[in-house]
Amino acid sequence: MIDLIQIYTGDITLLKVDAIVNAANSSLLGGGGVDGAIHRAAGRELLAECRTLQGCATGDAKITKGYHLPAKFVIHTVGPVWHGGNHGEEELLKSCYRRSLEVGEANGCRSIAFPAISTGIYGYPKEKAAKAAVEAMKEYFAEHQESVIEDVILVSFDAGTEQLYLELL
Ligand code: AR6
Repeated sequence: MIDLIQIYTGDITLLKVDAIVNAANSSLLGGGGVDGAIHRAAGRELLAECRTLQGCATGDAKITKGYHLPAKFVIHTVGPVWHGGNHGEEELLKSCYRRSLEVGEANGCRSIAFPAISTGIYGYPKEKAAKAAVEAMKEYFAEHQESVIEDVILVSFDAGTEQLYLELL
């Protein structure tokens, strides 16, 4: 059962948790931003495993091992690209959080850290994204009272995002 949602500001690749979430693209074959940082820190074995997964749909999530990361697993999810807000972006973003929690839970993860999915290269406004993230978490844990997940960490990479999470939690 979840104790509380924590906030951490810094590099997600340093966290020793059961799983870190990657803000990937649908190829799952790497990219810039947090995706690039995770692949660099995990090593080439991560890309080799990702090649076997045959991509991932927007809003869905797939899991791999963490290889050279301190985290045991990487949960790769694909956030929506922001197109103004009338293209299902919010539902897709919330789905990323929900599916990542489901996949983590199915693999026995007790601690999971999330970057601010879609708020970098994909252009999702940071405030709207933070609200959707927190809402998705609260909905998930309201529906999964017996969850094995004990710790969720929302990772901010800038002071602005940290402040948004602090206000929402
Ligand atoms: N630790 C924690 N957060 C980070 C880190 C890090 N090391 N690096 C960046 N962030 P982005 P997206 C934050 O662009 O918007 C890739 O090319 C960053 O400040 O990584 O979902 C993929 O392959 C921002 O708040 O992901 C896709 O093509 C957040 O992580 C595309 O980018 C997400 O920014 C996905 O774009």
